[in-house]
Amino acid sequence: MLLRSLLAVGLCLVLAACGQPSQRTALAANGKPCPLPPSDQVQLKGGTFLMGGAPVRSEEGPPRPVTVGAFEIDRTEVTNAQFAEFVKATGYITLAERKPDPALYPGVDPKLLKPSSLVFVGAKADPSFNNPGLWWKIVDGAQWQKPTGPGSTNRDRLREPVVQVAWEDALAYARWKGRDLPTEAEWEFAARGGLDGKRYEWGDAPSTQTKPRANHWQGVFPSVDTSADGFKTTTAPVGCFAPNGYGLYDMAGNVWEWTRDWYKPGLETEGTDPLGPDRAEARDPLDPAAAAMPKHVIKGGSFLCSDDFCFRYRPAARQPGPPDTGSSHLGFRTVKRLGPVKTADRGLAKSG
Ligand SMILES: [Ca+2]
Repeated sequence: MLLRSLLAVGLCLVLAACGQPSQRTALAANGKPCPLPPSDQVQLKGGTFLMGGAPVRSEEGPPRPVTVGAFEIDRTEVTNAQFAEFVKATGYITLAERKPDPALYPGVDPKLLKPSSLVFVGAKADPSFNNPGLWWKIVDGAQWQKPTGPGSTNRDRLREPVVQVAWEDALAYARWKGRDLPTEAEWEFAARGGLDGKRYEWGDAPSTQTKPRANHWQGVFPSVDTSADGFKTTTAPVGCFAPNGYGLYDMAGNVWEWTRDWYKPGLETEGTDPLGPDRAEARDPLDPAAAAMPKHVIKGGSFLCSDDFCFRYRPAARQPGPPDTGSSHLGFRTVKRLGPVKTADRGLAKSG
């Protein structure tokens, strides 16, 4: 819990996420039932695109041409129902459900190391709204089936993205399916939907109170989420918002998504089928603890991303995700590479 706690502070300082889970709803902002998208994959032939953007945040640029090969990618984020199939078939136990290994947390009283995960509590814990360190809490017993801790359940969220999955959990699911997690370049290529150089996956027009285009935070963060999109500070069923140009849903908002790449600030990815920086290069200047446990890139923003704080439900946006820490707004989707792929010491290989 210790390192997780330290990492949690770092995460909470940079990720905009807040608020209590609200009453579940299956309705989108327009009052109509969310359509059920097919749980298939979309084949992308790959190509050269402009990765990154003129930095809205310093870590996401400068933009550069990058080429990716052909691959398939899940049309939606992996849902609770899909993850439940994996657990039922394999007996897999997620990292948050296991007692942390004291060897990984030297100097920490083993009694403090309990199965736990990161939950956004937001303004509830910080009435002044001025202390981001209080917006997140390590909750004993929080895990994918109890996403906000004991007493919560995902049983009424089967169509919603699974959360509270650590990086290794996401990779284990992908391997079970004969797939992989996307590289950052693959993820961003897919998210842009063929719209090169645009701020959002749908173009340059902003998502507004009157026309929300994704499940993110509308209003003043972290005090007021107007939930103009129909989902107040919580996940939405996958597929409630219009897909991008490639037919992919929720590449903006809903939940952040794991990628394979190691994180370092500033975009240096380039070339063909880039794998990102080496593990030894990974760093998060805002979190000294990351030196002992490098982080992976997460993409896409979440239901906690507001325009006035996070503003990262954009294809170029990127954040560091501590690999040992799931959270209540972080999920994933998988890919399968279709062409020749460079293998590397990072274990990246053609799936299937
Ligand atoms: Ca929302």
